[in-house]
Amino acid sequence: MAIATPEGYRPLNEGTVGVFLAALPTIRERLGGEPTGWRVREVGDGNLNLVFLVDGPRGAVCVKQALPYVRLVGESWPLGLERARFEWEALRVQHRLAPGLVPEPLHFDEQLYAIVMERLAPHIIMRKGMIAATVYPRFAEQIATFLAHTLYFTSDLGTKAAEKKRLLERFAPNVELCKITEDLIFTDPYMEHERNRWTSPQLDDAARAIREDLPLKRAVAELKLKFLSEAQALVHGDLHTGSIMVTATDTRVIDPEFAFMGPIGFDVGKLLGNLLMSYASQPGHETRRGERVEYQEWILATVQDVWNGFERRFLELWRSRPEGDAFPVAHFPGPDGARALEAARRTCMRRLFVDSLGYAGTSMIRRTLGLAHNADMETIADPDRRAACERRNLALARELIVEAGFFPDIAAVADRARIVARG
Ligand code: SR1
Ligand code: MG
Repeated sequence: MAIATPEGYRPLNEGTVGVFLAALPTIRERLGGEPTGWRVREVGDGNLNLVFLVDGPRGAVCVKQALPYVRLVGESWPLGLERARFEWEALRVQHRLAPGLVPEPLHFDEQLYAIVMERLAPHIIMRKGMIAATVYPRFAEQIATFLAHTLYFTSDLGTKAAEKKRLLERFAPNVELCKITEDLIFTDPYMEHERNRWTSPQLDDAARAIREDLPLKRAVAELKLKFLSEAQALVHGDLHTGSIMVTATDTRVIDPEFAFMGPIGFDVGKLLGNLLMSYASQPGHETRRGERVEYQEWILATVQDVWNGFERRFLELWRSRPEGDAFPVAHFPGPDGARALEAARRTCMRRLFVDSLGYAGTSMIRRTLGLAHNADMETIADPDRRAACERRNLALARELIVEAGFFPDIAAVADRARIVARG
């Protein structure tokens, strides 16, 4: 039976996108020429939506439309269209707080649940670039700025309680997408579930060990509780390397449909976890032994630069723009007050660091044992080679979750990644 959709909704196709855009004067102007001359291509390769690139003689746009089901699975898994509105609203918040680091939002269509935004070119999805061992020298600095600005200015440190509560009200209804995360990241991989899959039989023992690992499951349950209950900031909610488009000099974060008010460490950790997963996958892409060692070192340097850059910028914002209602500066007068406040800031960053490592680990496990995997590993054709990379990925992930509090700093994480990779 077809899924019921609101009146006026219809999935777009390459033949109808031009008609839709031609009725929007500013977009028509941006594309230039006549709609019959516009080139439309559907390029969506994500798990959920349709994505069209439209090129006209003057300019170009991207159209992203929600489908009423999970594209990865099909119509047997219906999914609400409202997610497009959460994405639109989150994109506008991020565009205000981190201009130049997301595509420019241009239009939202209430009936089609379609977002029209700046077409990024010649950007590519970062995950694809990393599979091809491409170095992005500006990435760490730019993504650290994105993280610090979007997370600080939507937290109680950087925004007033009244505005924070408005954000909570706007994004709390994004329950369906949060539930996907709650199930696919924090629940399914730690039990037998029909949605799970892994490289089998090679990883059968590893999957079983994880299902039986009580200290791991306890730590994951604590991360899940934090995800459910700690509305620290407006998080992107799905910040992996497939949600980032890059060139050698430019970084743009896309796809914030999972946005909600959640733990800051979830965004930072998901990103670190995906970088570390790429690190673990690199030997599987070698055509000559050792060929990717240098690239792996770039990834570990990036992991460290991302965390250190995020921490530095977040602290700079906290010191220079204490515009939220938490930690009133007036309570900390004089040199002793300044020292006490600085100590509180350091303690907070330490907590975010530990959370981030835990969330990094959960992202690495879910992409190895759960429903949705990563091209980093999936494109390694030989299952034995792939499983060897995935096994090391799981080993590091477990340490990041269970031993998170014992890592003194991000350099120690990089050291541990190197050791696990050799083992
Ligand atoms: C059913 S959707 C699977 C995954 O795709 C997105 O990228 C999210 O990570 C989600 O968990
Ligand atoms: Mg996405």
